[in-house]
Amino acid sequence: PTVTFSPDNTSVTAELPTGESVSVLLYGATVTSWKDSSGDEKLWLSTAAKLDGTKAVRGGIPLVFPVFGPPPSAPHPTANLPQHGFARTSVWEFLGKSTSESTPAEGAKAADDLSVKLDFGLSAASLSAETQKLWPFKFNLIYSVTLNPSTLTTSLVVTNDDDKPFDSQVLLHTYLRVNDISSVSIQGLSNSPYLDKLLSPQAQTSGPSDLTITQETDHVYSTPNGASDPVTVLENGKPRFVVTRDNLAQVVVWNPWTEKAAGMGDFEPKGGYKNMLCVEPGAVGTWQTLEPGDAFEGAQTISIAN
Ligand code: TA6
Repeated sequence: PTVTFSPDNTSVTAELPTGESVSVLLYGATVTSWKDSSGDEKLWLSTAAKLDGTKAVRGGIPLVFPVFGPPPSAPHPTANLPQHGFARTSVWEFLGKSTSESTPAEGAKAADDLSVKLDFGLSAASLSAETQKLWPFKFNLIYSVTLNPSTLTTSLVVTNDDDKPFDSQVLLHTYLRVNDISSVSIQGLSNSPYLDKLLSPQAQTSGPSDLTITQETDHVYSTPNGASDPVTVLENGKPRFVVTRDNLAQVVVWNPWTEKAAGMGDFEPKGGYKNMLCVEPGAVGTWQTLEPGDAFEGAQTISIAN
């Protein structure tokens, strides 16, 4: 595997000898590209996405921490944070890489333990002074992005480095690329109740066997077996992605559809909603309380099915 920095040092790309690659912007530790061995892009990135650090990236895998969605009102400690928190709009530090590539035994198939892991860090000390004031807790985040021949794993570890507890939420806001949303169905959520964020009050309901996307969709599923059920995204009935989770009991399924896509300045092309589906593993059903010294870890693995 090779790991290279962009000329302006704002992003890092890892590539396997078999051709797969992943690129991560230090701004937000945002995965902006994940390609398979034939160079096919698996994530959706708006052509108007800001990649200069002036706004959260519209696409790829933005990181949501310490609050999902619009924060609760005061006196909740996250009340003064922007929607989805500050992790996706902070500059992270590249902590290093680790690679494994055992040479296949004589005549054996290519080593299937080919992999490269990139680590990124963000702590309270690396936040701007004003952001630290908005959420005055000492924390440490380690985000790991691991590329294997047919999978991408992203994992976030939150540690409380303070002398007092804090509550937080975590979500991996993944924009998967699809060929045509009208031929997409989603399996694995059928017996999960979900909050429909478009209904007021955000009604709790239960889903159909296979979810299809025919309008703006913003569902927060709480899977009954915690994080153990895989979510499969199919196109024309053929599995395309399988998303498995570790310790992330919610899955958000979001598609902005026409009007919301039209209303987002950084969402281009406007018809791009037909080529994307957000499947967002998270721990957002409630608040994780971390005591001093405690850590929370959540991860997703996206497997390319075909
Ligand atoms: O994950 C779904 C969601 O919470 C939607 O409600 C929508 O707000 C989306 O995130 C995008 O949010 P953003 O702040 O990135 O525009």
